[in-house]
Amino acid sequence: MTLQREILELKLEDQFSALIRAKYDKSIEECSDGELYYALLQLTKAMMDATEPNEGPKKIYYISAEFLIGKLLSNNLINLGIYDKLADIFEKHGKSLSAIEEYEPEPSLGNGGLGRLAACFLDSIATLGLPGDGIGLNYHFGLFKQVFKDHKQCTEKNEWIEPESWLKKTDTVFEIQFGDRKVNSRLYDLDVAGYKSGINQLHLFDIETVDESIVGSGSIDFDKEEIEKNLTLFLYPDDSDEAGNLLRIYQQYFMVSSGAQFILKELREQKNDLRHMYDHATIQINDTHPTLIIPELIRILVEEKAFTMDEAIEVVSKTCAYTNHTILAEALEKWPLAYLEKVVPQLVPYIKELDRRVRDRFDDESVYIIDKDNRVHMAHIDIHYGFSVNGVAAIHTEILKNTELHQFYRIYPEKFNNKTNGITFRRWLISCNRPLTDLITDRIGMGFARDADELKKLLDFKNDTGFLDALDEIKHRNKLALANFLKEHENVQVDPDSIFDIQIKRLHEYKRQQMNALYIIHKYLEIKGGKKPVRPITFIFGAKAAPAYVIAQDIIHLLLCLSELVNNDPDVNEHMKVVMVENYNVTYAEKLIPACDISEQISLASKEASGTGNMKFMLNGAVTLGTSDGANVEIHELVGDDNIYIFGRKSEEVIDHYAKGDYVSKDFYDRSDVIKEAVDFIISKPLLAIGDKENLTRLYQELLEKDWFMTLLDLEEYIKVKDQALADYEDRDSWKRKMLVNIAMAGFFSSDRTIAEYNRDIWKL
Ligand code: 26V
Repeated sequence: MTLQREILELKLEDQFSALIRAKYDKSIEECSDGELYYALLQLTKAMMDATEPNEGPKKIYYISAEFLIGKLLSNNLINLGIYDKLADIFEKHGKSLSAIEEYEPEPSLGNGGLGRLAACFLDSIATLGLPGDGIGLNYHFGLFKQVFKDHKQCTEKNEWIEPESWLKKTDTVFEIQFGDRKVNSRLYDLDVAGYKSGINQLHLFDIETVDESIVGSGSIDFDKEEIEKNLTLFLYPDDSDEAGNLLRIYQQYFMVSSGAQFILKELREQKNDLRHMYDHATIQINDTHPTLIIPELIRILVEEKAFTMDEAIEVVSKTCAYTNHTILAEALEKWPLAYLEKVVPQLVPYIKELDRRVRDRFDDESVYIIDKDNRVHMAHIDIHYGFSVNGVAAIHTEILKNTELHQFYRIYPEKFNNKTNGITFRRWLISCNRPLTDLITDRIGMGFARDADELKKLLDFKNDTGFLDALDEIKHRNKLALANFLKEHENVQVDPDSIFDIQIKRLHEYKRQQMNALYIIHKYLEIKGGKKPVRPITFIFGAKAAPAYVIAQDIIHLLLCLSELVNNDPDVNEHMKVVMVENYNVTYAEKLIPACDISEQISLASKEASGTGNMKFMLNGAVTLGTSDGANVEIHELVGDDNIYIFGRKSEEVIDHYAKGDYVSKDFYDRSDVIKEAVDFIISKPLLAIGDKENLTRLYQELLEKDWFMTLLDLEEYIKVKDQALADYEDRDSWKRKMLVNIAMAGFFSSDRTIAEYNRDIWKL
C-alpha cells in the first residue's frame, strides 16, 4: 500500500469514527449494522454536498414518471471512489459493508425498464460531466410490494421514506392549479453522483398535504378522490375506473407543472432569454406520461410571459424531445378530453389549438391530436410539437418508422432517430458483481468503468484456460451465493451445480413468461416419462403484474402452482426446480443477474422495444436465449451466432400475421402433440389439485382461443433451441468461451455510450 493511500484511508477512517462518535457515542465495533448504515448515509450525503455540480451553458431535463433508482449507498460510494476503502475499513473492524447495505430500504419509484433506464441515464449524464437533472414525483409507497398467498399475487404498500433518507427537503414550493383548486408542490432533491465526476440532481416533487395515513396497513386501498392527500402516494394507481384515471392525470399535471415552473425558475435565475430557451435547455420527455409539459409551457409563456401563441409554440417545440418506449397500443396514452376538462381545464384550449393547427396542415385523421371520439393522443402532441422522436433499439425505431408511426415519419423524417438503450456498468457490474469486477480489473485494469469498450480487451483471453476457469469459478460462487439467499428468502433449496435459467421482468403476455412455463411442463412430463436431463435445471422467475391485468395474474398463478408441483415431486425435484421470487425489484436483480447461465429474452418479435435486462445478463456472462426482438438483435450482431441462441418468427412475419389476422393458435395446438400435451397440462388433475380452477381454465382458454401474443407459434422452436443450449452447456470449455465473448462485447450497451449519442444528436450540451 502506498503511503498516500494509507493517509487517505486513515483520514476516511478517522472521519467516519468521529461521525459515529458524535452520532451514537460508540466505536465502529460497538455499532449495529443499521447504525453504521445511517452513519454512512450521513457521510455520503456530506461528501456529495461538497462535490462540484456539473455546470454549463445548456442543461438537459429528463422528465419521467418513473426513476427506478434502487438502493443508492453502494453506487454512491463507488462513484465517489471510496467503496473499496470503506470495505477494507469495515473488514478491519469485523464488519461487512455488504451486510450494512442490506439496511437501506429500496424505493420503488418505477415499474420496469423505462424507470430503470431513467436511473441509468442519470448516472451516465453525471459521469460524463453533463449538466442534467431528473424531474419526477416523490411517491411515498411507489409501486406496490408483492406478496404471494395461495399461489397468487397480493399487493401491499411499499414504505421507503424514513426520517433519515437520501431525500433533501428544499425550500422550493410551487403553486399548482387544478381548475379552481390550488395545491402546493414541494421540491425534494436527491444527489446523483457521477463516477469520479460532478454531481447532478434528481428533483422529486411532492404534494405538501400528502397523508400516508389514508392507506391502511398491509393494503393499497385508499380514497381516490382525496387528491390533496393521495396525489403522491402511489405510482400507477389502479385506473380501472374514472376516479383512477383522473388521479393519473392529476399526477401527470402535478409533475409537469412543477417541472415547467422549476425549469423556468432556473432559466430566470441564470438570466437566460426565454425566447431562446432552447439554447439553454432540452426537455427529454420519457414516454408519454410527461407530455402535458408541452401545452403547460406554452400556456405559461402566453399567459405570463407575453409570448404570442406562434412564438410560444415555436420555442417549446425547439426545446422538447420525445422518447417512445413501446408500440403496444394499450400503453399509448389517450386521455378523454372530458377528463382533461375536469382536471386541467386551463390546458384544454391550448390542446385544442395545437390540434387545430395540425388539422389545418394535414388532411389525415390518423395524425390528429384529438380523435373523433374526443380522446387526446399524447404521443401525437409530442411528435408534432417536439423536435426529436427516438426509439430505444434499432429494430424498434425501424418499426416506428415503417409501421407504428409511419404517417408521422412521412411528415417529419428528420425528427426520427434511434438511441439504443444502455445500462450503467457501475451498478450492473462493479457494484453487483465484485468477484467478476476484480477478475476483469486484474487482467485489463479499471479503464472499462469509464470506457466500456475496453472490455473488448478480454477477447485476448479466449484461449487462456486460467482465465476461463476463473470466470467459471466466479459464476459458480455467485450461484452458490444466490442458492443461499433463495434458501433463506424463498425457502427453497436449489442446486448450485444445476443450470440457472432466469426470466426476470414485468409480467406481460408479450414477454411470454407463459411460453417458459409451457417448456417447464414439457420438461416435467419428459422426466416423469423417464427422460432425465443430463444436469439439473433451476428455472427462476421474478415479475410483478399490474393488479388489474387478469391474464397476467393467471400466469403468475400457473408459475406458482408449477413450482409447488415440481419442487415437491420426488420423481422430478432432483432434476429440476422452479422458483418464483417474491417482490422482484432492483435489489433482487442485483443478486440474480450475476448468477445466471441462461438469460430468457423470449418476447414476441416486434413487441419488446429494447429490453435492458438482456444487456445486464450479457455483461455478467450469461448467454441469451431469445427472439430477434429489441436489443437482442444488436446483441446477436455483436456476439455472433455461436454465442447466443436465437429462435422464433421474425418481426416482419409477426407484423404480417397481425395485419392479416391469420394466426390461429388452435391450429398449432391441433398439429403438435408436444404443444397439445403441454397446454392440456394447465388444466390437468395434478395442477387443479394445487391451483384455482378459474384461473387455470381462463389461461388455458386464452391460449387456445386467442393467444394474442402468439405463444404457440414459437413454442416448438423454443423447446428445440432451449434443449440445444442446455446440451451445449455440457461442453464446458466452449460454454466458458461464450461467457467471455458476451462480457467482452457488452461494452456497446454502456449507458455512457447511449447518453453520448443523445448528447451528440439531440441535446447538444
Ligand atoms: C405503460 C403502462 C400501461 C399500463 C399501466 C402502467 C404502465 C406503465 C408504463 C407503461 C409504459 C411502458 C413502457 C415501457 O416500460 N417500456 C419499456 O421501456 C424499456 C426502456 O426503454 C425497454 O427496454 C422495454 O423494452 C420497454 O418495454
